[in-house]
Amino acid sequence: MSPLKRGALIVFEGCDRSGKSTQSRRLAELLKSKGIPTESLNFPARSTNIGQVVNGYLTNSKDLPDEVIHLLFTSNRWELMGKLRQKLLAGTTLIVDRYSYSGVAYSVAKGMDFEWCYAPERGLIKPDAVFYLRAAPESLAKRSEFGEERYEKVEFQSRVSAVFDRICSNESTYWHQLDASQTADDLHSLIAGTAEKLLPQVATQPLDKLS
Ligand code: Z5A
Ligand code: MG
Repeated sequence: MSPLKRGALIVFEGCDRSGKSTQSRRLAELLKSKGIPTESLNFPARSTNIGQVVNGYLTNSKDLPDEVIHLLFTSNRWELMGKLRQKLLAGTTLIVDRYSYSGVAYSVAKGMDFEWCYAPERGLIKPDAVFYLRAAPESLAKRSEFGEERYEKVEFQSRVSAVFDRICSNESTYWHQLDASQTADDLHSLIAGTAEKLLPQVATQPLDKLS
């Protein structure tokens, strides 16, 4: 009997309205249609107790010190890590819409220290691939529903974008930068091609941790 093959942890990152949710959904649908066990989730996971506090903050109904909300976003990832590890080891591929890098990018964009922000992310499961959807915040602001939540302002998004760029150049081995201004169909083809090659490559590798 062949040993059980693990699933891949695939993350989508980028500024607001860059198309992360659209591309996460399309990739998950594609993998499922090919019979590959796949589940989708997004961070913040707003349904947990911690996630509900985060949701209150994002929808502007609750104010919290920057350090507190930062650590709540991180805790929201830590509280789900055991479950995610189990699923990956059981062979399920996870498609995750935002992860630690959003945590760092949005807090650093507020003026917080990069290392301080990254430290509590260390030890979380390291993604096998990050698809970074990148486009000028001015063009993304023209997409629907921009501006409804706390961080959705062009000037702030430009600072977020600069932090994502910095992370992308540091983590170039598993980050895939894509021009988010392409059509959703073109982006999906590029992402699907990379993901389909990745799955068999990582299936027999141990899970790694963010360091
Ligand atoms: N945050 C944080 O501070 N710390 C953390 O640790 C984490 C998050 C995890 C909530 O995020 C906020 O939390 C977020 C960061 C912060 N900041 N804000 N604000 P969220 O993920 O819940 O946000 P969202 O409501 O899902 O929006 P989004 O992620 O910004 O959008 P998106 O998923 O990237 O885009 P989309 O929904 O796929 O597409 C947006 C629109 O564009 C939609 O009308 C599409 O039809 C259209 N679209 C999509 N693709 C294209 C292309 N290729 N061309 C043209 N139009 C397109
Ligand atoms: Mg989204």
